[in-house]
Amino acid sequence: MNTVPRTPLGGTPAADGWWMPAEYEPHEGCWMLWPERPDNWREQAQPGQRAFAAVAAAIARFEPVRVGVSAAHAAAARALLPPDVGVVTLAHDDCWMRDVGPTYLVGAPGQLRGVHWHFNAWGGLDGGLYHPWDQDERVAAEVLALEGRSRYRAPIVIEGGAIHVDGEGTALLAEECVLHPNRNPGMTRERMEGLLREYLGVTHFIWLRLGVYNDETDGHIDNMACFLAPGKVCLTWTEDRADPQYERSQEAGERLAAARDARGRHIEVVKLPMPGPLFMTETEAAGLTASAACKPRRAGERLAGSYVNFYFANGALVVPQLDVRTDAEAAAILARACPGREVLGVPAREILLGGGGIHCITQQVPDPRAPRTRPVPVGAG
Ligand code: KQY
Repeated sequence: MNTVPRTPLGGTPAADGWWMPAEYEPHEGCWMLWPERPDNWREQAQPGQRAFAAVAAAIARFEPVRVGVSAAHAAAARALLPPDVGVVTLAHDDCWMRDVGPTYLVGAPGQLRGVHWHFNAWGGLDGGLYHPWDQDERVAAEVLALEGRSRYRAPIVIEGGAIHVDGEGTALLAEECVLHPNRNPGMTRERMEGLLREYLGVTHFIWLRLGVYNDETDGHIDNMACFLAPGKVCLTWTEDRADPQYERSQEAGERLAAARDARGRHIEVVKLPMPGPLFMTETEAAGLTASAACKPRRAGERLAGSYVNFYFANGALVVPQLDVRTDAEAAAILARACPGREVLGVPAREILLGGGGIHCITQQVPDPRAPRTRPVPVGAG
């Protein structure tokens, strides 16, 4: 289905009293997209499609899932996906619903709105990953139109994977990505913070400097660190001083130790072991169809694998399985850190070969009926 997107609202979410809730708050459901392009997904995307279907099936145990699929792939996707997962015809260039889907907002009981960011495939013609990206640019508007929800059009290039919030006024971001000149040339931190205050309804920022080593998104926060609860952040970690990730994680840990959140809390840091290091194999690279439209992937390239790239479902965490040496430890740490939630591991190497993780391919739809309090700056009452 490709509907005509409704005209965006005129104001901004913050001015209208809307904000982005945390991912660990209750969900109405989850959106995904279907991997199809053979220049990014090996063997005509078939192993990737099986991996996405397994993620959809895992999440569907906890909340409704809908998958956007091109018209050409709709029948095959329907056959691979479990019957309780919805399939919706939706044109897209690749399948990263976290980045091209709407960022949902709450603000009035029983209602949701969405932010539609500008998207340039993680850097446009200066470091981006594929072109064209015009169908991806429209996905958020199409999803919101399909759901009949109002849309704000934000005047910046940013992706959902570059943003984490605690739902209480704090945003967690990485400078190397959010302030990258290939997204918004000339953008200052102050101006970016001003725009994110307006479009996310946040009041306070915690900035890490860098994301995961060799992350092709220029360091999305959703691969590096995320809130597990207000005042609690998990961070990808290695004790190997020789690994290029070591300094990145150390510095991030120092910044988190020095940070306060919007309510003035110290941040408890939960360290998650890094899988690997992991690399693309000859066989994996050979399964890709070369194309001028997509940045090539080569055998031997370091993969930016991370257990932080998991999805919060209602009552559960759906966590990538990437390395038998570390999968169980990562799952156990997350289970201890998130009591009351089931931790479900899903094989995610095929998703990583396409450049991301389980968080990158999902987008939660908050439950607008859940009780919530609007974040206000400390001291503002
Ligand atoms: O980190 C994410 N949210 C998305 C990763 C996209 C990678 C594109 N190949």
